[in-house]
Order: sequence, then structure tokens, then C-alpha cells
Amino acid sequence: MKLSLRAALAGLAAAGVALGVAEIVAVLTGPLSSPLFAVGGVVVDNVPAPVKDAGIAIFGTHDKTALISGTALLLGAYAALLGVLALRSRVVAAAGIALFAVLGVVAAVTRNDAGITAALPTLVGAVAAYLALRHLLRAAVEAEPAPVGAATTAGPGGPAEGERSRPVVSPSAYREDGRRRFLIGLGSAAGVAAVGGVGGRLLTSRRAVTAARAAVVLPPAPPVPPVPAGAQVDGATAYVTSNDDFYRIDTALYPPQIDPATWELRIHGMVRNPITITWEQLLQRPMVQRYVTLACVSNEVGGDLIGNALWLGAPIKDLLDEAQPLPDADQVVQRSSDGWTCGSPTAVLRDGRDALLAIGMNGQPLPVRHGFPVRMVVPGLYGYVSACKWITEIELTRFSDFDAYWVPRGWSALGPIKTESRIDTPRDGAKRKAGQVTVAGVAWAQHRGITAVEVQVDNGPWAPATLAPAVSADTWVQWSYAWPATAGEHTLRVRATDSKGETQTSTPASPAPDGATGWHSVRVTVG
Ligand SMILES: Nc1nc2c(c(=O)[nH]1)N[C@H]1C(S)=C(S)[C@@H](COP(=O)(O)O)O[C@H]1N2
Ligand SMILES: [Mo]
Repeated sequence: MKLSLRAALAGLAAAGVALGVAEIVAVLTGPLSSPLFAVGGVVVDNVPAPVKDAGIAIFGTHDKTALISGTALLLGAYAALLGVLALRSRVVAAAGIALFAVLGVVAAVTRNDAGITAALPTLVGAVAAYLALRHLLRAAVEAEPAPVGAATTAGPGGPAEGERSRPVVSPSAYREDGRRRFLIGLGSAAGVAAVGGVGGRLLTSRRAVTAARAAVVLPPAPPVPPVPAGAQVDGATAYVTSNDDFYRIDTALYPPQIDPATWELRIHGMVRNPITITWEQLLQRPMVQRYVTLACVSNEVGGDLIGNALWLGAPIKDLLDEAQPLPDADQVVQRSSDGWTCGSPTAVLRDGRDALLAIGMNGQPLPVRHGFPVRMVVPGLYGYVSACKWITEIELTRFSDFDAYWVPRGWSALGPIKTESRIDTPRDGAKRKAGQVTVAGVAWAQHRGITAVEVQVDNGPWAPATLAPAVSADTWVQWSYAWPATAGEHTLRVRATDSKGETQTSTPASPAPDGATGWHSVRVTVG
């Protein structure tokens, strides 16, 4: 093995040690203080919007895994290079590790709600990496075939008389020893990295709020609006989305872990009567259960970033009424414990719709990924302007005074959900036998409601589809169409009309800045 290769491996191993040790320390200081997650979080909040959109487009809901893997890969390349440079100079090695430490520390302590202890994982990790690198490099150099005679440390005139008779370690034994120590060191470093990384993560998830969530007893369930018979059409997506299947979109690399016992919601800003309520107080409030279909503004035409669940929560309107917003406070900013914000029009939250401070999802306490212990759900608005998860603060302000998280990143401040429809069966590229084929799917225009869905085969006339009943205008509705399919290649299209009489536009638009438009279509081969 060449020396430079050994040095690169030493650098990599030292980086592994840094991350492994940091994960262990982060068990105590909180998951977001680990350098990998802290730096990843800074990247999430600062990448240019087009890059992030491309990331979501390419990796979808795996964008977080892709980001963490990418960060780890970059760090690996940096560490290997540092190992090689460190052969020349200790100073370079120390400076390189210090640079890593500064990045990690700054990222960790500037995260929302981070204390100074958030610096610890990176600092301890960096010291461990420095020691590991020094040890490994020394062994790597000693494992190197030394120039002839070098190992006997003779002076310019050759070995002194007396030394010749003294037993010396032969150069090759010396090399063997270095090689062995190098390999042992490498193995130990890998061990520290693996045990620290995996063990640290496991311990962190043990410390997570899983237990606190399991202990939650939801208040006695108020009546559930019945799902009408026939709401579920064969072949279409489930009318009610299970918690496990529900899409997840957020900027959190690790979902905030909030113990309900310490949770508080502060309602303040432009209000006459600021309020702070605890979890216990929230549970005392009148609760309702409502089916509401949540949709993400990033959903492409035909996409699946949409789901329908039964939410249990306290109407936010009552809380706002108690807080008494000032007349020109036109924006309700919701802030999550991790600093993420969104803003909804005050008028929308007070217009009588079922905007909820939700604590339950499909009969369970909110899953941690979906905002445990408390989140907002607002029928008719995209999630990025209304559905704050892990909510801890509500601030009444003006749209002209405050831009929420996505607004400076190129998204519209207002995000009413656009009327859309989707074909769920047949799938694009499917094959069917000639004869009657069931075409089915979903359509939504939350809070307005869908009044018609039409299907078009190739470029023929638009034919009305049968609308299934839905719980309310706040949920999606399923539809079906009996298609007399003839042999050949066909294109099926769908479009919906809402209760305002507006039919979906055919003009395709991408999700930014305020939601995709266009007709969903699938190609089907009939044989
Ligand atoms: N704290 C927090 N809440 C958030 C987000 C976020 O990034 N952070 N994303 C929003 C967006 S863009 C959407 S579409 C919905 C998605 O909710 P879900 O993950 O429960 O489906 O959450 C919203 N609430
Ligand atoms: Mo979203």
C-alpha cells in the first residue's frame, strides 16, 4: 500500500471517529447538535431555491437522506485529502480539522433554540479526530520502507563502532510493526465510527419522545363525521390516508422532539390579549374531529403529495378570538420549535372554516413526523402557508411586515389550494383488455368543493365522470368513469370543476410560486 493511500485512509478514519464521537455526545446535547445534522440543516435553509426544488424533484421524499449522504461524502473527500496533506505538515492537519470544527460549531449553535452546549459534539469529535489522525499517520509513516540505513539512525559517517555490536530493530521488523499498528488503528477508528454512529442514533431515538407520545391519552373523541357509503371507489387511492402512508414534507432533518409536559403555545404580537397555553390547558378546550385533505404546494400534476386524514383538534378561531387581534393584523404567523415559520391570512382562520390546532390524526396522537404534539391544519390552504408542525408560537402581524420561511425563497405569501384532479387507475403505461375499463381517481378543491369531473379519451369530447360522495368540501372526492376501451394506444385526461364554476386550466404550470396547474394524463395500451 502506498504511503499516500495510507494517509488518505487515515484522514477518512479520523473523520469517521469525529462523526462517531460526535453522535455519542449528541445523545446528551440533542440530535440537532450533531455536526452532520447541523450542517445539513444550514444547507437546507440556505441552498438556492432552484437547487432545493431540483433536489425534491429528483429525490422526492428521500431528499433528506440524499442530503445527509451527500454531506457525508463531501466530508469524506475532504478528510482523505487532509490526510494526504497532513503527511507534509502537522499545521495543515490541525488547521483542516479546526476548519471542520468551526463549521460544525457555527452550524450547531445557530440552529433555532440551540444552547452553547450544541458546540460540544463537534468540539469533542474534532479533538478525537486530531488524536486519531496523529496516531494513524505516525503508524502509516513507520510502515513505509525506510531509506537504507535510516532505521539504524546512523550519522553521516556511518554507524559508530560501538553501535554496531548493539542489537538493533531490523528495518523490516520496524516496518511490520508500523503496518500492524496502522491496521489496528484503522480498524479501531472504523469501530468507533460505527459504534458511535449507530449507537448514538439508537440512544437518541430512545431518548426521543416516543415514550411521551405513547403515554398521551387523547380527550374523549367527539363525534366523527361519517364517511358516506360509496366514498371509496374501487381502484382509486384510499379515501382516508393512513398515518404511515401520509406524505411527509418539512425542512427538519430530524423531527423536533417535544415533550407535551413542557409544550407551550404563545399567542402574541398584534393582539390585545396575549395568551400562553399549556398542553393540559389545550386538552381542556372543546375539541372537534374533522376530515381535512392536506396538500403540498410542491405537488406536481399527478403527484402524491396529498393526503386525507381525520384530525382531532381545538378550533383556532376561538383562541384567536380570545387573543383579540388588532384590526390590521392581517397575518397569523405560526412558528415551529425548530424556527420554521408560515403565515396564513387572519381572515381565513376566522371565517368559520375548521382550522384546527390539531393533536390527533386518525384516532392517534399526532405521529412525531407529522408534528407531535401539536400542529395546525387549515382546510383550503397549502401546507407551506398553514400547516405548521411542532407549533410553539403564533404571532399576529401584517403581511407587509413579515415574510415567512418560503416567501424569500421564491414562493407566494398566499397559497390557496388550486382545483386539481388525478387519474389513479389505470396507471400511466398500463395495459388493458378491450371492453369496459374503469377509470378512477381523486379530485380536490378544498373548502370550495368539487362539482364535476370530466374525462377525455384521446382528443374526443369531454365526458362526465361519476362523482362519489365525500364527507365535506374540505376533503378530496373520488370519481370513476366507465370507458369503452378499443384496441390501440390511448391518452386519458381528467379535469375538475369547483363549486365556483371554475374548471381547471389546461395551461401547465410548475409548482413554484403558488401551485402546479394543468391536466393529468396517462397513456394506456389496449389490446
Ligand atoms: N415545522 C414545520 N411545519 C411544516 C413544514 C416544515 O417544513 N416545518 N412544512 C409544511 C409543508 S410545506 C407541508 S406540505 C405540510 C406537510 O405536512 P405533513 O408532513 O404532515 O404531510 O407541513 C407543513 N408544516
Ligand atoms: Mo408543502
